[in-house]
Amino acid sequence: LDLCLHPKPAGLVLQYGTAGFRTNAKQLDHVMFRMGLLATLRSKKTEATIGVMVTASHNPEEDNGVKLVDPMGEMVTPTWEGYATQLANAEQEDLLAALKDVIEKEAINMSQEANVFVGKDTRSSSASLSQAVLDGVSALGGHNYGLVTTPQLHYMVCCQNTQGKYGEATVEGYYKKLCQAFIQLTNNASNCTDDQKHLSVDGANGIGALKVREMESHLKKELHISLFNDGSKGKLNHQCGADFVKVQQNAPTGIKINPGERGCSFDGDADRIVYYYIDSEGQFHLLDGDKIATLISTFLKELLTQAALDLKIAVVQTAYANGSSTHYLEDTMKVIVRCTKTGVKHLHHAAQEFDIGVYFEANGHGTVLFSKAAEEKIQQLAENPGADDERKRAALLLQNTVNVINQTVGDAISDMLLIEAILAIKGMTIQQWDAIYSDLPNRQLKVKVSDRRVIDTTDAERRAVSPAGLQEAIDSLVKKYRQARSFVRPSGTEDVVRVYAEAETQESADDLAHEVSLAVYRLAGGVGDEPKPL
Ligand code: G16
Repeated sequence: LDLCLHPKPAGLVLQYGTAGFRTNAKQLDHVMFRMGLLATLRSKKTEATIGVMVTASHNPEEDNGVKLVDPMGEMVTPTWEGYATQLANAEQEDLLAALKDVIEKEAINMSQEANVFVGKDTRSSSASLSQAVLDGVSALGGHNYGLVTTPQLHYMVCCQNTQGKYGEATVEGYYKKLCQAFIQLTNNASNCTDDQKHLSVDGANGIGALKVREMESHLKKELHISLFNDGSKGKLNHQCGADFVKVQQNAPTGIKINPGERGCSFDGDADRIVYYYIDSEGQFHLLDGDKIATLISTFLKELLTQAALDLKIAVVQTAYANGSSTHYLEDTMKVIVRCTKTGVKHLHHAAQEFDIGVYFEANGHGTVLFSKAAEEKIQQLAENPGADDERKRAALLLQNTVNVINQTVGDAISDMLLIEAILAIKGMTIQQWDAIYSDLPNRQLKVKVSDRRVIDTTDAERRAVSPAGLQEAIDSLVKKYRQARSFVRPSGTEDVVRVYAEAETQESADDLAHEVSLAVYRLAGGVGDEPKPL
C-alpha cells in the first residue's frame, strides 16, 4: 500500500463534524483516501461490512464530504470519529504512525478480512473523490455501489450485516421492500382518487431525483409523482431542495403546483424531506420535520390503541423544534418528548431507548425506530389466529409501517412513502395535516465569525456557555418578546454560527433573530459586514 498516493496539503486541519467531513471539494482528496483506510480498519475490527458515503448533502455543489457508516447502518461511533479526525489531520510523514496508533489502541487483527461499501452522490467532484476512498480501501472486498442516496447506503450496509434479514443488500431490494409495504398500506385506503394519489417532488437536482425515477415502476401507480429539479438542467441544492425551502420558508424554484396540492422537497443526498402547499391566496405553508413527526406519531399511537398493544412511544427533537410542536406532543398527544443536540446520530441514539422512537429534526431529517421487542409483539399479534379483527388489522398496518420505514437513518424516499400512506389511510388532506397545530413564527440566520469554535453550548445546544456574556445578552433580548425563544450554535457542516429565533409574530421573530445575530457578531468575533435587519 502506497501511503503517498493522495498527499495531504501541509497544515490543513479539518474536523469530523455533524455528519462527517464537509468542506470545499478541493480540500478533500487526502481525507477520502484516509477514510478508505479507516473504514478498512473499522471493518476488520467489527468483522462486519462498513459503509463510506461521499456526499455533502445540503451543502452547495462546490463542497463535498464523507461519512462512515457502522455495521447496523448507524453513524460511526464517537471514538472512531476521533480517529477519523486524527487520521485526516496527520501530516504526510506522520500518517503511518497515526494508522499504527489506531491499530494498537483497538487491538485490530490485521489478518482479518475487510469489506467496505462505498456510495456517492451526483456532485461533479464525487467521482474522483470516491475513487480516492476506494484507493484507501486497501483490503479485498471493497464494493463500489456508485450513485446511491445516503440512506440507501446505510440500508445496504445493514442488510449485508444481518445476512439479509433486514432486506436484500441491493438498490432493487430496497425498492421492492419499501414499495411492497407501501402498496399493502395503501390497500387500506378507501376511495382514493387519482388527484389524491398525486405528489410533486423537488429532487434538489440531486441523487434523490434519479432514484425516484428508478423506483417509480415498483409503485404500481399507487402514487403518481411529478418530478421537478431532476438534475437535467439546474444546479444541486441551488434555490431548491429541503434546506432552501425550510430556511427560506418558500417554495423551491422550478416546481409547478396548483393551489392546495401537496409538494415535497428532498435534499442533495435524499436523507431529508419537507412538505408544503400553496393556498388559494398564494400563501406558502411549510410542513417540516416537526409536522412530520406529529403526523407519524399520531398515526402510530392510534394503531397501538386499536391493536391494544402496550408499547411506549416517544418523539425525539432538537432545539430547532418549533415550540408549538413540543407543546402539542406533550400536552395534547401526551407522548414523551426528548431533546438532543443537532445531528442524526444524537437523535437516533435517544430514540433507541423506547419501544417506538420517532425522531425528526425540524429540517426534515428523521425516521422511526422499533425495538426488537416491539417488532416481535406486533408480529405475534398479526399472526395470531385468535385475535379479533380490529386488533389484527391494526397489527398488520403496524407491520407494513415497520417495513416501509428505513430504520437505519432518516430517508426522504422512505419518509415520503410513509407520509403518503398515512394521508391516504386517514383520508387526510395536507391542509388538515397542517391544521393539527400552528407553528410559532420563526427565523433562522447565519453569522460569519473568525473561529466558530469560540461558541460552546450546553443543555442540548439551547444555552451558550461561551463566549462570556453571550447567553446573558440572548436572555435579555428574548425577554422583550412574547412567546419568544432563541439560541445559537456553531454549525458542524458549514463555517458559520447558526441563529434560531421564534416568537408570537413573524416581525418579532425576525427582529429577535437579527438582534441575536448582532450579539453573536459583536461577542464572538464576527467578520465582514454587521448583520442587517431583515
Ligand atoms: C446534516 C446532519 C443533520 C444536521 C445538518 C445541519 O444534515 O445530518 O443532522 O441537522 O447537517 O447541521 P449543522 O447545523 O451542524 O450544520 P445533512 O442533510 O447536510 O447531512
